[in-house]
Amino acid sequence: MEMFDGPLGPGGETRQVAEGDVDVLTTSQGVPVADDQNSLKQGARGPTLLEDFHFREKIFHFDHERIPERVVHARGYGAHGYFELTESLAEITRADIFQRVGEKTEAFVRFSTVAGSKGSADLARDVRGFAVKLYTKEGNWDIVGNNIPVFFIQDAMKFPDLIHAAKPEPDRAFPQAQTAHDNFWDFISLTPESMHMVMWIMSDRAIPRSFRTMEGFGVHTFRLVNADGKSTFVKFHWKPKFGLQSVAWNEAVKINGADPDFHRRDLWDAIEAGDFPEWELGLQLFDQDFADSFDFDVLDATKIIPEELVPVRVVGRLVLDRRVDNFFAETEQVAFCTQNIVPGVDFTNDPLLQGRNFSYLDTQLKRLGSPNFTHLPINAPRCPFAHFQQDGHMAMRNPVGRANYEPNSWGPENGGPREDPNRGFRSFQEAPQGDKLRIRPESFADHYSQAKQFYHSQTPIEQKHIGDALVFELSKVERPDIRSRMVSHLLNIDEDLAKTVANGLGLVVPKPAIAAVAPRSDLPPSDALSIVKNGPQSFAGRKLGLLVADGADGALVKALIKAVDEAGAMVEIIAPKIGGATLSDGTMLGAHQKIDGGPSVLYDAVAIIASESSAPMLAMDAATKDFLTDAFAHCKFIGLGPGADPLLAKTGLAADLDEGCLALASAKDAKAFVAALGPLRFWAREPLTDLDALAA
Ligand code: HDE
Repeated sequence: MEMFDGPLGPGGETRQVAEGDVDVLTTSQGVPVADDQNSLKQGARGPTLLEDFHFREKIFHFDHERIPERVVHARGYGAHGYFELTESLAEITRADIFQRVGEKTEAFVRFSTVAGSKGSADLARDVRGFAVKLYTKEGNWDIVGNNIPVFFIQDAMKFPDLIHAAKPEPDRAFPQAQTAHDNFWDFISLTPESMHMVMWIMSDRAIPRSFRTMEGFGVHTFRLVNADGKSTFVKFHWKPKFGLQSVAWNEAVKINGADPDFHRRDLWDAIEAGDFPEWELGLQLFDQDFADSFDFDVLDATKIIPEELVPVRVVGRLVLDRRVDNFFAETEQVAFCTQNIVPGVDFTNDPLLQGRNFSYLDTQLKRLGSPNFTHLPINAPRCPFAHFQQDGHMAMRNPVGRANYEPNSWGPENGGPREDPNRGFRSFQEAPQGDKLRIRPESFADHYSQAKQFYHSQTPIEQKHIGDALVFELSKVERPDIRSRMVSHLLNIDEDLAKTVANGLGLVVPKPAIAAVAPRSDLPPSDALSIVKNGPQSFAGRKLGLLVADGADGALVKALIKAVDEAGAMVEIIAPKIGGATLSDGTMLGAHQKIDGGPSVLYDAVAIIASESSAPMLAMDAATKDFLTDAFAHCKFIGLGPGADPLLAKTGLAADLDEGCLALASAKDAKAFVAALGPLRFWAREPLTDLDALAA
């Protein structure tokens, strides 16, 4: 590429301007630009001229770059991929996507938090959105779900109240992306129907390790309808190939500071590394008889159907194999709508779903500014489409010809598309229900039984985390009466939990809340509800943080890197200098992070390999001490190589070492160490290191 002298730069120096096979900068009208550094002035130090059309256009466009962020789920990240059918459902639904085994359908998925604004941190304690757009041959089908299978409220009428209460308080505009404040718990404690959801959001489900390690749920009961018009009820589940995994709360708080983009970076990195995130699509299918005999109303979105009762049938897989090229064009402009369904799928009367079907179009119009948002490439169907909708702002795909209405008499050639009663979408024929009423059905009245069932399905460490989370959140609530009211609900869920929380808050245990329907204790625990019971038992897809310093045993470091790679996992090297460390064999190992830029909270497990000469230097370094003590506090597996002793002594951990702290004496220990990382956390450590556990 040849360079030549161009116009003067900001300091009066001569700038180098590219010539040859690069694109010439133009205005948006395509006019080549000679100088993009300086506005047009009257005299070198004079005022800028109105006639400077290039400056005017550039600044005008910049001033209009922002669109309104989503009112909820503003913070999100998306990727492209495909859905592949592994089992035909031809007998159950006529949906084209479920007919041919092995066929792939293009997909786009956007994950999100709910409460925080667009720039908030990824590790907020929050529900995660899990929205899937499937570009099927018979139109776009959106499954706009969450990573939790139930919701706070039963009727869409309450949604604005819920979201107002969860978002920053209106006078002070804080706290951001947090439910730990009075308004949220005030609303929740006055809304008993939310108690099942409260158990889920206080569990570690609300602080996932990665989008790749969380489940997705359609939440509502939908219908699948076959060619004969027969309907089968369905609940949608996405099951992550990498198993379920979450982080610890203290870790989440620190990740938010160390890497507020932790989840989006993880998704990006995994796809770039060819380690494609994957989920199975599972269906819970059931008929009207089951719905009639089930203990709860299948139209109530605050209830699950336990997998033990209706097993999840795996019918396909979702793979995310392509990152976006442009965040705004794809992730920001993607417009999910629950009412985007295809022939063979249908809604039920779930009052939350009915309200959502009305809401999503509004939000897209507000955000994207035109009813033509379906013309945007990310939203346009991939199958042929033809209709008589026309004009409006930014119409980009415009019909040709004379007919823009139907019926018309312009004939098959010029008359445009026609309806097709056979191929077209037909709603399931459901008999009307009765009088017009503003009422909540009695079948929605049991608010505690499934909350109890969820809590009793957790392992003891998960139950402890629920208690800890409640104490943390309620300790940020200023009004004691709100704290107390919450504990009165917990008494209907589990007495020990209620007492632990009351104790943690220094509260007198109140009387139980009055329950509309007495909570049941006979619902059997469900293993599917626990994260720990559904962990991966393998380090695949995870990340080891390997802290090395000069003189570290080269054979050991290399054996460890190899063993992690063979396990399908990643290693990030952390060193005192970003340039890397010189190993004992003289090789220079480049670092990904300097120690204070790579705290251990960013890794699933850590190892520290120093040398006799570098050990004392590491042992005096505060960031290195934090690296070790945090990993210990977060119950991580820790590999301790040569040179770790001074650090253990300085941090006071030498006497506390447990089976989660593994010696890495030489290269031959590397494989066994990586194999031991499978359970991901050494939870047995937590009760010995946590005041809350002792207090309980
Ligand atoms: Fe949403 N929700 N929602 N929601 N929701 C939106 O639509 C709404 C609900 C969910 O990545 C909005 O495009 C109402 C349940 C996800 O772009 C809005 C009600 C579930 C996303 C809206 C609910 C969800 C949204 C805001 C009560 C889980 C993000 C921006 C009836 C099953 C999609 C937008 C994305 C987004 C309305 C409740 C999931 C305002 C009225 C229940 C994953 O239309």
